[in-house]
Amino acid sequence: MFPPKSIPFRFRIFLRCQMAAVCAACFVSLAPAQAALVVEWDFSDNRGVTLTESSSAADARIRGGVFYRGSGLSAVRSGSSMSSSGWGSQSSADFLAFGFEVEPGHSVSLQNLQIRTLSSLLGPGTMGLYYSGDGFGVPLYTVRQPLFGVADNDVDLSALGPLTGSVEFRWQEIGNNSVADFVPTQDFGRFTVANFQNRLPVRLNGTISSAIPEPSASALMFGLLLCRPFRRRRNKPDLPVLK
Ligand SMILES: [Ca+2]
Ligand SMILES: [Ca+2]
Repeated sequence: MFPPKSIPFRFRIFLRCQMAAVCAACFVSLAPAQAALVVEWDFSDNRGVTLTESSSAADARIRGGVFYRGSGLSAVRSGSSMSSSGWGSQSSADFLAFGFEVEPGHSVSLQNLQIRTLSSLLGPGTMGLYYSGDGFGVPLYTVRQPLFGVADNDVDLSALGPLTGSVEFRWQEIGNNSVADFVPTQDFGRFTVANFQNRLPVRLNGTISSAIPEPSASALMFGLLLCRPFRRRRNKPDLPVLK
C-alpha cells in the first residue's frame, strides 16, 4: 500500500495526510462554482415611510448598497415594502436605484435578481431595469405591471459577465403609460418593491471570483512540493548492500 512500508511509520502517516489534503484540494478546485448570495435586502420588517433600505446580508467580499430614490420621486407609506410616487413626468430623475460594491481583488458574475414589483392603477405601467455598466442606456429587463396584481420578477443577469467596483441598477418607467393603460401615469400613482413571492428578501445571486489564489490551490501546490522528495526516493534504484 502506498506509501511503501520501507518508510518510517510516522512519515508514512504524515504523507497520507498530505495526500488526502491534496486530493481534497483537487476536488474543491475542479468542482463547478455554485451560484450563491451576493447581496440581499429584506423589506418584510418595513413599516410606514421607507426613505432608504440598507442591505440585510451580503457575501464578505461585497459591500451592499442602499435602495434609494432619484430626486424626481417621493416616499409613500407602505408596509413590508418600499413605495414611491412622482412617476408622472418622463424625467431621468424618476428612478429607484440599488446596487453593491465589489471589494478590490474580486469580481462577481451575477446569475439573477429576485424581486417583487407592483404599481397602483395610475402608477407606471411598464418598468425597465437598467444598470450602470452601459450608463443606464438599454433595459436589461422589462415588465408590464399587472392590473390589480404583483409581478414576481426572476431576472436572468448571467449575460453581464464579471463585474468589479461599483455596480448600480435602476428601475425606470418605459414610456408614460399607467397600469390602467390609455391613461398617462400620474404623479400620485405608486411603484412599490417588496420581497420576492412575499417571502424571500430581494436578492442578487451569483458567483464571486478572486484574483488571489484560493486556499485550495495553495494547498495543492504545498502538497505537490512535499511529495517531490518522496517520489524521487521511490524511483531511485536500490544501492547494492556492501557486506
Ligand atoms: Ca427592511
Ligand atoms: Ca413617468
